[in-house]
Amino acid sequence: MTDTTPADGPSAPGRTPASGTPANDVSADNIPAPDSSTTTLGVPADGTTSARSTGKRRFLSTVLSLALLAGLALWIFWPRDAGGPAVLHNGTAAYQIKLTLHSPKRGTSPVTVHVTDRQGKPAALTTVSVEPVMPHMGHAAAPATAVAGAPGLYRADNVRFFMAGAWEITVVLRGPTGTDQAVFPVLVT
Ligand SMILES: [Cu+2]
Repeated sequence: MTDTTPADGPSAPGRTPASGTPANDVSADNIPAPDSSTTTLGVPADGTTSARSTGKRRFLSTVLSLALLAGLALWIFWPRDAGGPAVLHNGTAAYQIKLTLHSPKRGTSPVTVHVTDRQGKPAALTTVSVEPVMPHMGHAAAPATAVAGAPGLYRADNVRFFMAGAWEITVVLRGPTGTDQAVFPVLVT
């Protein structure tokens, strides 16, 4: 059987496509600078409006985008759960500590401190106290002594976070090996 299919060669071009660059070459210098008084997103104009402003604008918007992303990440990953308790982990040379702030809202909240030694066994401590401060504002709330419950579990019922914002809870552990402390940052809403 003979193959009658004609060779499927490329169709001969009737004409070559028009060559040459179109006359719409837009260089950065030809872009008119937008009115900086209306389009800046809260970024103060630095006064210089020159041909370099396009690059500067791009740089500023990149910085803005990164700042927004960082803010978003902080908002997402900050240790708090809307409505639920905030659970944080920290440790010292001798102990592992899990702190639960049951209601991370302005007002009073129970704080539970679960302490184990480095092998994971419940720690027997003499006293455990919970000391909330707002380091950026230079004030503190009244420290509370946590009462021992189940082995390794200490609970302070009414720790008072009298304003919303960034708090740091210092947990002070006094036991047979001396005094240890660890700091837990919490966001109170
Ligand atoms: Cu404050």
